[in-house]
Amino acid sequence: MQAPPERFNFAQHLLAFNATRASKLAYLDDRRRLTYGELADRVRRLAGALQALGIRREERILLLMHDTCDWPVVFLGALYAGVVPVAVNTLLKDVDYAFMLEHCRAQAAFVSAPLLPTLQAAMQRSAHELRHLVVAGGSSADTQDLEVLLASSTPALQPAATGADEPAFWLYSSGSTGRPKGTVHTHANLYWTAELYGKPVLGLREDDLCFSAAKLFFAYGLGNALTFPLSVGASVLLMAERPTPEAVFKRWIEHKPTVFFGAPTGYAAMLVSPQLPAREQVALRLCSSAGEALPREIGERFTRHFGVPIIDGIGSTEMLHIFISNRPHDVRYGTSGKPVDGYRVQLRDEQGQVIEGANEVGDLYVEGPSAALMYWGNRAKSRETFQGVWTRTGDKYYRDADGYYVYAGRSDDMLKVSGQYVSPFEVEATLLEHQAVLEAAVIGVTDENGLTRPKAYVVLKNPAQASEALAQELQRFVKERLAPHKYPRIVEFLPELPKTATGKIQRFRLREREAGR
Ligand code: 3UK
Repeated sequence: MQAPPERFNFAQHLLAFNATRASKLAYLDDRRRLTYGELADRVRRLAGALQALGIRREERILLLMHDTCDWPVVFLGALYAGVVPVAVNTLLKDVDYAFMLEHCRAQAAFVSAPLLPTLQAAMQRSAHELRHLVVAGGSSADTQDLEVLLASSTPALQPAATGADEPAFWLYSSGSTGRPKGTVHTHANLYWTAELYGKPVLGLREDDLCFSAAKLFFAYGLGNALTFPLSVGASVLLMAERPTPEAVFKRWIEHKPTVFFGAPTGYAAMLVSPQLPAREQVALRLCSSAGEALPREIGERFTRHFGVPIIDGIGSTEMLHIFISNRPHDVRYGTSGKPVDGYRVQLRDEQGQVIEGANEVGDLYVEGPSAALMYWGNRAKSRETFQGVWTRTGDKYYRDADGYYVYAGRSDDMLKVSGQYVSPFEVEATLLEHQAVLEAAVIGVTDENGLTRPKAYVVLKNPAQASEALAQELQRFVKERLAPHKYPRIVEFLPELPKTATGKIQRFRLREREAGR
């Protein structure tokens, strides 16, 4: 595999590769379509507009946008100009964005109109001043309209002469304690995910129409709906709304995507939906799953119904995309498959010794060219995770006798719910803000599909208050304060929590209690 040259701009790389496809469809969203020619023009206009706004190379912009044709324009336009987009989750709360604004010190924010009020609330809470606020799909007195900005811009003719290893963009990743970590990725990292995974493992082709339920602000979605398809000249279907089974089915039937990317929770929900389309109604040739382990049963049922494999692979925000994976012609459900060529993995025991044998659980470490540079402004966490050439994943795995890697849980307290991180401590702290709650402990429990759900054990100040209505109120209380995927799906009231002699909550006892059910 050829390494990118020292001077390398990933946006320019994509525009050059697709220069011969000017009239081919690049993106299709709920309202519009963009050909490769239009995409290139708008990327250069966006880059020109950033320069005109006085935003310079290496400065950051916040990208808080729904999945529409504007998202890749802003992302790639920034890269083209050497400006660093910080692409963030659209489901967060104003407090989260307030932290991010101060942490990344964005010069400008690009925001979808429906998200503007939340961002403005965040701006009120934050000491950091944005110089420009650009709105996609509407504008007001103190904001600029993205369409107007693009129409009036002088396109940048030359890309910024960025280095392959220079910061290109950030993604935030959440940890069990403390603030989200600004994961800094390079131009070359994007290139490597396509060269090592999108092309050789998934085998994406120019005639594919890719559709990702995982949004572009996730590393998974970014690869699925931008890096990979644009690296082979394919087309992409985008959807702004929540990826419910019904919303996904509608697109499968109307637009006939050939490759679909989802998370296990989504596949499980589709399989029980009364609206599940028949095999003949869709044109899928390949499906991908990541974010959490795909239970064997879900994969088998899906393949039985559609005759299409789901390729389960493990990736992370830190590695940008998938590094251990099943293959279209080598699927072993219930496993994450085998290491992707170009990556090396190790399982280490508690003493840090490399485990050579099969069936022994260890900590998973990975080495590969798409690893992030660091967590911005966080030396301690960077050192814990990025250890020389090795990246610590925080996962436990074992290798079976045939060389397939099997997920065996996280090594920290983090839960993966619907493919997204949930910190039990954050949920507990939020429950404690409710006036009825004395103590709370949150653990992950396994549902009937083999998927993880957060469950809260709650001790009330007044135990007599315990009721189904209060349980629902606590769920609503968490939903109002945290991103929606974090609320406890089950609330159980207990007279007291199991504790050590020194008063620490014994989560393992709660887990044992669940296992004994
Ligand atoms: C877990 C999996 C078992 C695992 C991601 C594909 O999920 C992604 O990134 P995140 O930073 O989370 C990383 C953590 O999620 N995980 C992901 N995939 C699997 N566990 N089987 C899987 N197939 O704990 C990992 O450490 O949110 C996924 C591509 C890019 C990504 N960023």
